Amino acid sequence: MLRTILAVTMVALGFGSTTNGDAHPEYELWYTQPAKKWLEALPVGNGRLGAMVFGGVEAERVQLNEDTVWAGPPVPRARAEMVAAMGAARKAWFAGDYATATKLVQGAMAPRISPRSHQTLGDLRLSFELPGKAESYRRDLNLDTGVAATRFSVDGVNYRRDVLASAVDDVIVVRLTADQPGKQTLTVALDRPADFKTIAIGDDTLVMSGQAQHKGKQKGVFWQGVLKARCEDGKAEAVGNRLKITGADAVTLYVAACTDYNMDHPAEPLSRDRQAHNEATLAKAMAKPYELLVADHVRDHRSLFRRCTLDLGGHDANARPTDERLKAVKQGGDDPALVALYFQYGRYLLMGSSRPGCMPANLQGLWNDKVAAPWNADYHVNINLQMNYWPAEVTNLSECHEPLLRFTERLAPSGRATARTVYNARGFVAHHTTDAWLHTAPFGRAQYGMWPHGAGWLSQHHMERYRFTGDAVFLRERAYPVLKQAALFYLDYLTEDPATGKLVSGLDTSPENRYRGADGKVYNLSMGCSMSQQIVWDVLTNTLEAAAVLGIDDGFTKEVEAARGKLYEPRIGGDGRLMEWVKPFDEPEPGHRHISHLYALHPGRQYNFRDNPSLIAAARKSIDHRLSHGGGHTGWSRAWIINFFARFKDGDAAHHHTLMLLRKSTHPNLFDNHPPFQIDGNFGGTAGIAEMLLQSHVGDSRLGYEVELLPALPKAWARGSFRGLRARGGVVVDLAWKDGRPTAGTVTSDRGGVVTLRYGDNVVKVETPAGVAVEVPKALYR
Ligand code: FUC
Repeated sequence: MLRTILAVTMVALGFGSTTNGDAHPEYELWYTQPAKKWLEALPVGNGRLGAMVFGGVEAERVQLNEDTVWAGPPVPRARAEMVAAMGAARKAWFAGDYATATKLVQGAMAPRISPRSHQTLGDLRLSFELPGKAESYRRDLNLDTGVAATRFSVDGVNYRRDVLASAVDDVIVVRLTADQPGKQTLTVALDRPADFKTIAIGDDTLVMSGQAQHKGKQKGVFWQGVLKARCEDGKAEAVGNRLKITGADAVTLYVAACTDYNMDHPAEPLSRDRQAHNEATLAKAMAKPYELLVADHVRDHRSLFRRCTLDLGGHDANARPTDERLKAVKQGGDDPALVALYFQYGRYLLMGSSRPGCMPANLQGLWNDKVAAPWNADYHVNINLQMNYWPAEVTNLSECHEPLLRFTERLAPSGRATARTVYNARGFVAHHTTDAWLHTAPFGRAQYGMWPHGAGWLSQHHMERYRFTGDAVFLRERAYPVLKQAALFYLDYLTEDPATGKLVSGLDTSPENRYRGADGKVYNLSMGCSMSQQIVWDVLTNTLEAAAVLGIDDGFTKEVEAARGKLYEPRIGGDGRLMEWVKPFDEPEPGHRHISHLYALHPGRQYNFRDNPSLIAAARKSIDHRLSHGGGHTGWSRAWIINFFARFKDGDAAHHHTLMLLRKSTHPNLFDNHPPFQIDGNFGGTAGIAEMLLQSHVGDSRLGYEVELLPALPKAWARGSFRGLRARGGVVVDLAWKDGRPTAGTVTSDRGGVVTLRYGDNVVKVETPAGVAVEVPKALYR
C-alpha cells in the first residue's frame, strides 16, 4: 500500500515536474541513444564539481570531476641567466644574427616540465538488473535547469534518471526513479583509471581516495570522493567495495569531493580532514528533501542562466535530436536555433566550470576523464584561458568572471618573482602557460615558451570587468593594482630599437608562429612582434584610463604616458596586410592558427572603425590571407575568427564562420573539437555570437561608450531577439528585430545617465534613470 501511494505521489508531481515544469525545448540537448564515447556524454557542473553523464541503460557511467585534482608540482625554475643572455641576444638580433639570439635565449630558459595534469576524479558506475530491452529511450540536458535526464521504459515500466551538480549544496546528485515500485536493483561502484582505492563503509557509503600523480611521479594533491546512497524501500548492502541495492522504489546517490589543494598558497597543502569535510557536506545536503534540493539548485541556476536569452528563429528544428541537427549542419545545412542553443551552451558551460571561489575554467572547463589530459588541461595564457572568459561580461555572467580575476591576483607574487629574477624588472610577468601551481617562468622551447605577455593580457580582464560593471571599488582595490604591476613590468622590460629609438618588446614570439630569416632558416624570436606591441599598448592605455578615473596622476603615470608615446606601432606591409613582425618576413605557415597580430582588433580595442579605419582594412587583408591558406583549423582559432568578422561588421562572414565552427570543430555533445576537446572554442563561439549582436568597445570609462546595436547581423538571422546582453558602461540591452532591422528595444543602465546608442550610421543619446528600462528611440532605426 505504501508503495502504491508513493508511486501515485510521483505521478502527481509530474514525474520530474520539479525540474521540467516549464519545458523549454530551445534549451535542450537531446539524443535517442546513450553516449558511446565521452564526447557524446552530457556535462553538468557547479563550478567546482562536474560530471559527464552517459545515459547508459544497463550500465551507466557518470564520470566525475573536481577542479583541484592536480598532479605536480614542482614548477619550472626562473633562471637569472636570462638577464645577461637577453641583453646579448637583443644585440645579436638587432645586428641580424637571429641564430645567436635564439641560442642565447633558449640556453637561459628552464627545461620543459614533465607531465602533470588536471585529473579525473573517477567514475561512478551503475549496473542495473532490468527485465528486458529499453524502449522509448531519450536522454537530454536541460540548460535552463542544469539537469541531465535519461528516460526509457522496460517491460511497461517507465524509468527516469536525473543527474545534477548543485552549487547551493556542493554535491553531485543522481536520482533513480520509476513509475512502479521496487524496480531499482543495481550495484554502485566508484573507480578511476589509476592511483585510487575504494572502500565501502556501512551499507550505504563508498569512499574513493588517492593522490594525484603521473606514473608514480609528480605527486600532487590528496583527494577524496564520498558517495552515499539513500534508498526508498528496498535494501542496500555493501558487497566488497561496492554497494548492492535491491528492489528499491527510488534511489538517490549523493557525491561530495575535495582535495588538500590550498587556493591561497598552493605550495602548502591544506591540513583539511577530507573525510570530515565530505561527510559534513553530505549530511547537510541529505537533510533536505530531494525536491527541495532540486528546487534550490534550479532557482540558483536560473538566477544566472535566465539573465540572457537569444532567439534566432527556426524553432521547429528543436524537435530533432541534437546530433542529427549537427549532422545536417555538417552536411551544409543551417540551423539558427542550434546556433542559439550553442550560444546558451557556452553560458551554461561557464556557469558549470567557473563560479566564485573555484578554479578558473581550464582548457576543458573542468570536464576531464583522463589522468594526463591534452596539454594537461592547464591554463595556457597566450589566448586560451582568456578566450574562456570572453563571454563572461557581455552575456551577463559577471560572477563567473571572478575565478579568472582571482587567479590573476594569485599569480601575481610568482609573476613578480619571475620578473625580478628573469628580467631584473619590476611588476609581474607570466609566460605562455601556467597551472594550478601558479608558475610563471619561461620554460621549454623558445617557440612557445619565450612569450612574456600572459600577465599583460590577463590584466585586460580586470579592466573589462570595471568597464562593464562600473564598480569603482573593484577598480581601485583590485584592477588598478593588477594593471600597475603589468605596466611596471613593461616600463622596465621594453627596450629602444637602436635604428628608430622606438620602444619594442622582445625577444619574444608572435605566439607559436615562425618566420624565415634572410639566411633561409626558420626562426621564432623577434623584437617588436605586432601582438606584443599591441598588448603593451593595451596595458599602458588601460592603466592610464584607470588612473584617470581614480584621479591618480603621479610619477608612475607620467612614465607610463611617456612609454606609450614612444611605443613602436605595427605597420602595414607592401601587400596591404597588417604585418605580424617588424619586417616583411616570409611565413612558412601562412595559415597559422594563432592570428596574434590582430589582437588590437579583438580582444583589444585599439583598432576600430572610428579611430583607425586603414588598420582595420589591413587587418582584414591579413585574415583573408590566413584563411586562404587553411586558417581556422582549430576550434578556438575559428571562434576567434567569428569575433574578428564581428568587429569588421561583416555579419555574413561571421555567420559563415559560426557554421564552420559547428561543421568542423564540434562534437555530438557540442563540445569544441581541438582533437580531442578544448573548451575555449565553445566560449569564443558564444562571445562571437554576442559580438555580432551588440558591441561597445569604442569610448572610455570617463566619456562613456558607444553601444552599437546589431553591428554584424547576418542575412540568415533576418528576424530575432535577445534579452539581457550587457554593454560597457553598465548597460543591459533587450532588442527585437525583423527584416534585419530593429523593431523594438530597451536599454537599462545600472547607474543611470546618458547612454549613446548606434545603429549603422545613426547615433542617439538617451537619458536613463538608474535601473529603469528606457525604450530605444525609434528614430535610431527608422
Ligand atoms: C596554444 C595553441 C594550441 C593549443 C594549446 C593548448 O598553445 O597553439 O593549439 O590550443 O594552446
